[in-house]
Amino acid sequence: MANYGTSIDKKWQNKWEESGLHNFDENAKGEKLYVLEMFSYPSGAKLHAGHWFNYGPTDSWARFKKMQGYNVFQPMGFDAFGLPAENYAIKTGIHPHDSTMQNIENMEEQLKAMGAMFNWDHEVITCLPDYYKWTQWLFLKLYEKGLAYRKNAPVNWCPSCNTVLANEQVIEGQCERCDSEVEKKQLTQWFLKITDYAEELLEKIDELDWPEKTKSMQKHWIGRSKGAEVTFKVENSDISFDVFTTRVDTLNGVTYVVLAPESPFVDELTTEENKSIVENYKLQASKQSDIERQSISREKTGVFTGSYALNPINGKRVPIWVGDYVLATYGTGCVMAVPAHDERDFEFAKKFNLPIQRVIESKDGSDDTLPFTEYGKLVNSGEFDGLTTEEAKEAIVKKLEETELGRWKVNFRLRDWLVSRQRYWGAPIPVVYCEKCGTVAVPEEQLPVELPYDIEFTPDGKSPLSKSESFLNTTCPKCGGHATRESDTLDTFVCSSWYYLRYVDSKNEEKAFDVDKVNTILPVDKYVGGPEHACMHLLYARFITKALRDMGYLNFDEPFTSLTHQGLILGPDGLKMSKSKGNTIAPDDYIKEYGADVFRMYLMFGFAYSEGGAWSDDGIKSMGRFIDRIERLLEECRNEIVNKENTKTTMEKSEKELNYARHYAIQHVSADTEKFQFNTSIARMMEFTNSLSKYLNDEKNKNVSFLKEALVDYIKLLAPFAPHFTEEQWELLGKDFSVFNESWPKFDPKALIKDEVEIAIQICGKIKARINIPTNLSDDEIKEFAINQENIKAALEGKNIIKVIVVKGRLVNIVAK
Ligand code: ANZ
Ligand code: ZN
Repeated sequence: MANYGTSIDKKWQNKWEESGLHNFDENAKGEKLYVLEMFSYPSGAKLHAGHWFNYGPTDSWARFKKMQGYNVFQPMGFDAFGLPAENYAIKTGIHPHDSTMQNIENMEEQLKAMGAMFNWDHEVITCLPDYYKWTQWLFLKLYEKGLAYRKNAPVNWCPSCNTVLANEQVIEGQCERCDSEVEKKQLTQWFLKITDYAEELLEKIDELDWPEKTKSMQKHWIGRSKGAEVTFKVENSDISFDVFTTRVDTLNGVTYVVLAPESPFVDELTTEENKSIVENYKLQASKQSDIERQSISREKTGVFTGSYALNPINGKRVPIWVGDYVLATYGTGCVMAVPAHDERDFEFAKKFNLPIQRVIESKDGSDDTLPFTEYGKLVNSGEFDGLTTEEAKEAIVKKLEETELGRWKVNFRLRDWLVSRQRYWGAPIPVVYCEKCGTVAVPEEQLPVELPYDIEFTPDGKSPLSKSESFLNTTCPKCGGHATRESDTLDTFVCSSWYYLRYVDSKNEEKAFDVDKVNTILPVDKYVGGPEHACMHLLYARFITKALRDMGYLNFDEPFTSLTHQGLILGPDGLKMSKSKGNTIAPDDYIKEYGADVFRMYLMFGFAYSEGGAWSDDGIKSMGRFIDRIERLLEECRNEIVNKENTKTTMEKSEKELNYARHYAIQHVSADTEKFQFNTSIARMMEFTNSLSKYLNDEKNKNVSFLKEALVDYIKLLAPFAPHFTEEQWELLGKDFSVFNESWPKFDPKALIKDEVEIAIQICGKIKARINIPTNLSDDEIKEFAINQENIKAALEGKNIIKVIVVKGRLVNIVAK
């Protein structure tokens, strides 16, 4: 009977809990190390192999760091508000609160079965009032600072989830959750002003130890673009509008301008006879997603407003069109069209027979194809002819500045974060609307604005809370008159934008967190989770950290210093696991059969951590056999050392070999584990295992005290990967609880110097022999050694040695005739 599995798991989990081994004491010795795994979503399903892959190996890393002397803080909690729980409730009729709390209970049990050293006493559950009270507080702080505001805007609407979505939740025109085609709706919603931080969010990325791909995705999402804003006056009118352009050098080539259909200028500038056709076009455009509208391949559409604008650089009169390839939400929502030098303008001009005027020539004048989108030299541009693109941008902006019709401008793709949701299962937005006072923030002492339990939450496009009279009707905190509560709830990404702060001080009833505590324990030193959060959670959390810093609550700039993404564990068929495909792996069954350690070790050994791959039953079986083998081996080792007298104290060849394997393992397991390379770490442990086994079987006269030392290091090195099993082995060895209070072994560089090295012996460049020689020989001694080898001697018979070349540690070449 193998000495691991669920009974051993339980024994040590209980012992860890009773002894408080994993409790975090901020004053304990050792440098603090905040290790954080993205908390999970307690949706209908239980923990799956993907959760285990996120949490198991990361816990091994945390244990490794603890043994290295760090004071590790590794909390866990639940991202408990959100759509899946609500959708599940709609399907089953079970209230989201009840199903969520039940799921949390199940998941906690599963997480405990993993044997991770989570600081459960710091747990946070975002759907409970003691947490969301402070999410509401955060919202109020942002509101106070002008970082939360309400506006009417075209927003993304998911017709299936029945709610608006943030831009970040729209993936290629589809809802991030349910893949439905996202529509546009004009609504009054709450936004957080993340754009105030666009510049810093971009700049600071380079300083982060994050995967390059994630950094570049975030950079692209923020999308800094340097250009100019140019003002066009409307002919025979007081109206003027700005366009944003990155190619102000092409200003003389503007042959028309285009407004986004949603631009407020459209109605103002459309003449009587064009009204109906423009109205019609606006309606058509509202049904298209931004992605479709921007697609290069799609045929351009548009209508003429009937009005003309004046080009500020040369006074030329150009028609004003409406076209849906211009987005309302970027730049100014108006563009100057230069068909000779822009792909989309070119197609538009061709289709509607608008003039095309070349103003940029390739630098050597040889390329006359249009559109010509590269940089070059100006032509047909009056006083600017002959300037390069770079020079012309400077000169033209300078000239426009004189008349205040143009200026440099930096634009960002990033939009403000829309946080209102027309759904039930979220934190109520702590605001009331008073007939007399308007929008009034709920005072902090009245928080939390509790989410009522009895609610009709079947979605119909209206906020469920708006159907609860008792929730809606309240008194105005300012004037005491009648007021109506905001009935939208907050995007769950608001809840998760600050949870890493609350963990530190999760029981605090007076404050969201204690400033000193948070500033001591944060930033998070290692954050581990899925790459899908690159432009959502990871961006929002950075923004919130910076906003709270500027309010004086935090003294650091970035929440997550170092980030690692785990890969995806696929089904045995190599496809993404899903219930409908029937290829899911239920960890619980495997844990029952093999115990947590085998499961964790398999995940670490079977996959490169950031890559993942297909699950294999054979893989976990063979990991089971490996642990079996270690168990037998360690028992044999104990038999050799317990109550055995030490008759041999010297280090002979076999001891040196094992010692080499031991220090080699220490060196590489340390270096590889540090980098989350668990698979190679475990491979090094397998080599160490083989060496240990070899010594045990082959060496009849053992150096007992040395073997004992090697064994101690062996168990310590294995401990982070197989925590329950090694605790048991540690105890069997007669050692004190716990192996995790031991310090991580250090390697001895001297043990890694081999006394012998293999060299090749060549005669005239041809290899004749390979031999082992002592490493400490001089060149002359090596020559002697080589020439006197039996077969070399024979080969050299009758020849004259002309010279002997020695390449230390590698070869000896004898030149002879
Ligand atoms: C004139 C021009 C001439 C342009 C030329 C490009 C090439 P990035 O780099 O992404 O910032 N643009 C501006 N606002 C837009 C909007 N709301 N919807 C669609 N397109 C818009 O792109 C900036 C360029 O995208 C701008 O420079 C503008 O076209 C277009 F030879 O202005 B350009
Ligand atoms: Zn009032």
